[in-house]
Amino acid sequence: MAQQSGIVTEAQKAKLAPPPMYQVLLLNDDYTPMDFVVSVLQKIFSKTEEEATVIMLKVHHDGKGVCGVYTRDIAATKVATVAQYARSHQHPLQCVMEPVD
Ligand code: TYC
Repeated sequence: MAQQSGIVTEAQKAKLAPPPMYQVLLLNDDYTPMDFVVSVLQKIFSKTEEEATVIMLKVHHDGKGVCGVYTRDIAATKVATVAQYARSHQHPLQCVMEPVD
């Protein structure tokens, strides 16, 4: 077998390669209440209240902050879930994903 001989085939490399990962970020705005952002981080990103507060304050001060790192489909679902939840509460909160280098 190629693995035992030390030769790794292209097919094996494709199987072993980790999937590309994406950061999901929240962006600051002047209108979304701080406690709503904390609730988003708890409900959608499974953060504790303390973790969520640290991330929310980072976004508030720096303009953006990482909520988590996921495979592409999971990241896209998080972004869509945040958009739907924020809009359903009439908040302008923005959430984006970007590839991890
Ligand atoms: N800047 C907002 C305020 O002062 C709070 C906020 C934090 C909004 C993080 C969005 O992603 C955000 N109410």
